[in-house]
Amino acid sequence: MKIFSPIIILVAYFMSNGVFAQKISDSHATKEAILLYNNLLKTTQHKKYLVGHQDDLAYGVHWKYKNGKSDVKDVTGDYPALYGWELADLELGHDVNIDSVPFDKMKDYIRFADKHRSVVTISWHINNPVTGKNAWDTTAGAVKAILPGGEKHAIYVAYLNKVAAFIQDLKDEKGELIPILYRPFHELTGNWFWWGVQGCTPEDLQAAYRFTVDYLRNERQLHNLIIVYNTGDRFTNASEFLRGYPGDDYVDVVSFDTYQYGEPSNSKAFGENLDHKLALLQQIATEHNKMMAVAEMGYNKVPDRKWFTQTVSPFLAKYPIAYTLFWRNAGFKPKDKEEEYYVPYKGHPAEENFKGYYKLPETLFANDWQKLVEKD
Ligand code: BMA
Repeated sequence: MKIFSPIIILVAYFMSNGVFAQKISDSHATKEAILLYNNLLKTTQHKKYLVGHQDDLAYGVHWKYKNGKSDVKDVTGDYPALYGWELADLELGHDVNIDSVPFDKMKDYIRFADKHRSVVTISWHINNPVTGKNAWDTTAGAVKAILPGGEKHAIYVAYLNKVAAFIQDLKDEKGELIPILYRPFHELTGNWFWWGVQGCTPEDLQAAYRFTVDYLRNERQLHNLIIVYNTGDRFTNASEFLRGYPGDDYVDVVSFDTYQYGEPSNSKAFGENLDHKLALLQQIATEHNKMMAVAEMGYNKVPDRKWFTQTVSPFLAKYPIAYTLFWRNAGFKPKDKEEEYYVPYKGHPAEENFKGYYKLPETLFANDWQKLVEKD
């Protein structure tokens, strides 16, 4: 038996010297982006993950724009470690986003988060550049049309310039760009957005993805972005998941979004699907040397009062995810005549359960995450 194969020695040497270590994909990434990337990586190695909430500081189920307020904080006593924000309608020059969040306030919330060493992620439900309707207008051909040479390319570039200017304005007190987890063309294996499976070929989507990241990095010099590749939760194998994958040089985190619907009796099946999809995601992440995350999740109105500790937490704890993000506590939506929220508010039947979730050793909210990064 050969014990010291030269190949094994070589591999061990390279590994110990970081040659195969996971690295941020942008070779010109800012110091701040590299630090965040490494801290996220370390978190996964400690088998912990950040807990995030969309629009957390802007509004909750029974309130809007109250300084310092947060449904997560009301229940747990602590802010989330990660904040999600949405850019839809910025590209149209509007002052408020699709969910009525003023972009100026959003910038302040992002600066607040960064000052407290919390993390920020951005999604963008881009308006359909062909029809001028919103992201859910699934008219085919829009992805092809935004590619260089396509008839809507100039419009798309103008959209990207608005987003780039917004990001460019997100600076910390030292004047450095705040690192952002950016999730282009999210849920791309679904059929509900114009960049979904019904609307484009995988090749066109990959080209649009690469164009977007290259443009922001190279033309707009935004080297503060950590790129999160993201799908829905119905993929059954790696090739379905990788439908729009632009290549390892463009991506830092692989992720999917997942929601439970219907009766609490569906919780078991939801948990099983989560487990199965996380196992597949882990294989893909390992193969591509990327981090993994659940970029959006939730069960609207949390009708299962043990959902966080019983349905979700056992599976999230089983895999090395960097973070999860619960979707927004919109409250009552007059347009849809229904309530939408994913984190229990004070007085909600699942409040105690969310407190229990908060106390788990692996869930990092703002204070735990701060302690973890400050050890560096
Ligand atoms: C959806 C819902 C919508 C919202 C959109 C973009 O999932 O929450 O109400 O407009 O996200 O944030």
